[in-house]
Order: sequence, then structure tokens, then C-alpha cells
Amino acid sequence: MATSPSHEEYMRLALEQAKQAPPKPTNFCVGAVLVSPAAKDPILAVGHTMELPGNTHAEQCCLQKIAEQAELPEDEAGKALPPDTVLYTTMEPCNMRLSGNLPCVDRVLRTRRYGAGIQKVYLGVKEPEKFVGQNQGRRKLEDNGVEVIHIGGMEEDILRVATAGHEK
Ligand code: HJL
Ligand code: ZN
Repeated sequence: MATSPSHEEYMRLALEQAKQAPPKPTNFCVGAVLVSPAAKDPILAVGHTMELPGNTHAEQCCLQKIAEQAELPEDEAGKALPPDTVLYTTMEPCNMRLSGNLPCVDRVLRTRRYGAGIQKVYLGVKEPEKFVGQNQGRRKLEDNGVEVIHIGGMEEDILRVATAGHEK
């Protein structure tokens, strides 16, 4: 039996996604992967910043794709997620956005309204204090029962990609 991909392999896939985000001075280039580890085809969706039309975030794109596939409104994406779903994202999910759009933390938490929803979040780096001060994303997820796990070792690459569009 083939072994299932490791946390590092999923995070590397998220980083490959992040590289596809268009560099922009006003946000970070982030990649995300939604995974059902027990499934035969464990990758449910991949996404990157600005992938879908509008000012979209990586995690948001994953959830929008799930909803679209299941013909559900975006806020009901959780109904289509297997009970062991976890999220890999190169950067801590946002808890505040300069644009005022709904933060990804709230998008993650609302998947849990209908049953299991997203169980764990694996992140590559915490959000640098550049746009919204200290991001409380990790704290809010943990306060609401979502386990948050840091996958270390890729910080340098993740931050280089995330800040590609920023003035040096
Ligand atoms: C995460 C993303 C992304 C960010 N964070 N986790 N995934 N772009 O895809 C966080 C950053 C916001 C800014 C600007 N970036 O994106 O704080 O314009 O991008 O709503 O606050 O806000 P908008
Ligand atoms: Zn976000």
C-alpha cells in the first residue's frame, strides 16, 4: 500500500500554489490545500490568493471551489466536506482584512455549523505584522475548537513567495 503524503508534502503543495498568486503590494501571496487524509483521493481542493474572480484569498478559493462543485452557496461549503477535513495553508488564516471582506477564519469556522467541518489547520508561517498588526487568526481558531499546527522548515521560502509583490 502506498503511504499517504506527509504534512511537509502537503505544505509544499500549498507553497507551489502560492507561487501562482499574482504579486501585489497590498496583500500576501498564499497557497492552500484542503485535505481529507482518510480518503482514497485525499486532496479535495487547492487554491491561491486572487485565483478566483475578485479579491480572493487562498483558503477562500478552496472553500468556494468545494461549494461550487456541490452546487451549494459558498457559506454552506461545510455541508460538502468529509468529517476528517483539514486545511494546509502557507500562512495563518486572516482574522481581519484591510478590504473589509469576510476573514478566512470566519469562513473556516462556518464550515463547522453543519457537522464536523474543518478539523485542523496546518500553517507554514504566522502572518507578518504588515497590514493588520498582530493577526489573531490562530487564537480565534483555537478558541473555537480548531487545532492549529505549525509545520516548520519552509518559513524562508514561504515568506519570500508571500512578499514577492512588496517593496524591498
Ligand atoms: C492569507 C491569503 C492572503 C492573506 N492571508 N492567510 N491568505 N492574501 O490569501 C492577509 C492580509 C490581507 C490584507 C489586505 N493576506 O486581502 O492581511 O485586500 O491580504 O482583503 O489585510 O486585505 P485584502
Ligand atoms: Zn484570508
